[in-house]
Amino acid sequence: MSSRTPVRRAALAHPAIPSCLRRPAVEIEIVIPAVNEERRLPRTIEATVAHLRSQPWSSAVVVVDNDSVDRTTEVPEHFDNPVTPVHVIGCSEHGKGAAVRRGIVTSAARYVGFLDADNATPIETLDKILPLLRNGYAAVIASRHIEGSHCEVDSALRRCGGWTFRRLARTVLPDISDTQCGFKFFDGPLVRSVAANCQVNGFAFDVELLVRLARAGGTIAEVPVDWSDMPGSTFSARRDGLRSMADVLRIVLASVPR
Ligand SMILES: Nc1nc2c(ncn2[C@@H]2O[C@H](COP(=O)(O)OP(=O)(O)OP(=O)(O)O)[C@@H](O)[C@H]2O)c(=O)[nH]1
Ligand SMILES: [Mg+2]
Repeated sequence: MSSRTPVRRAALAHPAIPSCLRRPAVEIEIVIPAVNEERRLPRTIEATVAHLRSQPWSSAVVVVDNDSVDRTTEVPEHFDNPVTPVHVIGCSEHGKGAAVRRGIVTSAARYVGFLDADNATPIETLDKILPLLRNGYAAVIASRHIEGSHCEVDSALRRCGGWTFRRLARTVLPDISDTQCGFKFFDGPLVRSVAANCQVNGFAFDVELLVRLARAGGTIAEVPVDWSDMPGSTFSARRDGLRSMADVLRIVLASVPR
């Protein structure tokens, strides 16, 4: 287990990453993709930093912004501190997937993961995840569809779309119940090598990332989550739902042997 003091500079781990994106290596780094999240982000960063600061290992948070037109990029500076730095970087490609990927590939952390700005998954879920990563899992992901989880979704369209999406995702990830919960953590070196080749920029990126990790020999564990449906979602069931369905269909078709 490492101490709180960052031990290596990211420059050593990622010589190809521009210096403005490099961050010191820590034990665990949390990526928060964010677009126009000035309302939801403060509470999420506050809870995240408070939890991380109480842990014995080194950590950091990085917000990956995509041209927000509100004060999203100013939020991190209010929570930045020497124990758990809160960085902000941009991403030239749009989409949650592109932003998470940017955060992952520029990280030098031993373990790296992401959570949503909506704070839908309690940060305490990390306490169940980290021991599994230390035990050798390549990915440990929160799931709303396994025993022990709690999740309520009001919209019939979201429930129906979610069910269809899960059926499709199961054809390529048969053992995973929930590919879409926005709280996933990974072995840093492995996910960086895999994420560099990912192409899905939208909300279905998780499926591609998990498929590539599994193909690289990584094992994936799911942990139950107490998930809350938060107001202010950036996900539009019609716009993003259709795009996500098309993306997952492409992933499924690409994995059919020819
Ligand atoms: N940087 C960036 N972040 C994005 C983009 N689209 C969505 N996000 C972020 O991705 C996270 C997930 O979005 P949510 O609005 O929680 O949507 P969701 O989790 O898919 O759907 P819910 O089930 O309603 O929570 C949030 O932190 C968003 O700000 C984007 O294009 N760029
Ligand atoms: Mg969310």
